[in-house]
Amino acid sequence: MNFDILTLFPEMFEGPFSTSILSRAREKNLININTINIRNYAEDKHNTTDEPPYGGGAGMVLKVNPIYKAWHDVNENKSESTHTVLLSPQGQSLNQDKVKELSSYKNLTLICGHYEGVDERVRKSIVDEEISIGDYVLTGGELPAMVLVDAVSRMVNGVLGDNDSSKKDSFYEGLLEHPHYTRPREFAEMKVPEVLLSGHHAKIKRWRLKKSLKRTLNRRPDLLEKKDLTKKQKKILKEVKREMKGENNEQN
Ligand code: 4F9
Repeated sequence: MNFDILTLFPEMFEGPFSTSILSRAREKNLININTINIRNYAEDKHNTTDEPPYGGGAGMVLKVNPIYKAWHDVNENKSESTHTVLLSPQGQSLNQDKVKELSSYKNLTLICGHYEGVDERVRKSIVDEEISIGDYVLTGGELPAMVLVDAVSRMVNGVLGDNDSSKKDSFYEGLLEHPHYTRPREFAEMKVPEVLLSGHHAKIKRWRLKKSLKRTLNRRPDLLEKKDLTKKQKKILKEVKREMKGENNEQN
């Protein structure tokens, strides 16, 4: 999978893309990440990439020409067309379904906005969709682009060591994860739940599902409302609710 990232600050990407899992995925050519400095496509001797907005007002606007030229330069010789994403607070929120969808493209081009925004004609000419990573404003689209590349890359086959570990994630199944434990068996008088030491795989699986359902119910009930639960999940969720009522009664 190929990522081409149009940015004014390519150096921001060096650390995150040269570390850990993404670094290994690049070495294995499972993913390819190319950062393109928009400034190299500026058209005047001052290398201008932004200007004040027509109509007045504060801030600067990214110019359309340098971005448009950079986009053509990286994509004109591609055998398969690219899907182009603008990272901006005006986009649809990124979630795991969208991440999975994006992982099916061979080529993704990401455009990182900056300052007050980008000229509207960037959207109209080359952007296929606009994506936000949350309802807050950042200094630019670079960190969101890194978030998107990280989330999408780990869905690419072979990037995670254990091939199906991305399929066991929080959100993949629409539920939050159950608690995890490793050595030691006891820490500050807190013991690892007995069932996890039992070696009884069916019981462990059921315990984990029950904890997942309980966490999701307590922390993200909105996720449960969206999800079609299986019969078994419904049964265990009922059990969780019954036990929680009991807990409240004890407290009252
Ligand atoms: C982009 C914020 C995507 C959240 C881009 C300033 C942004 C952003 N998600 N903020 N430029």
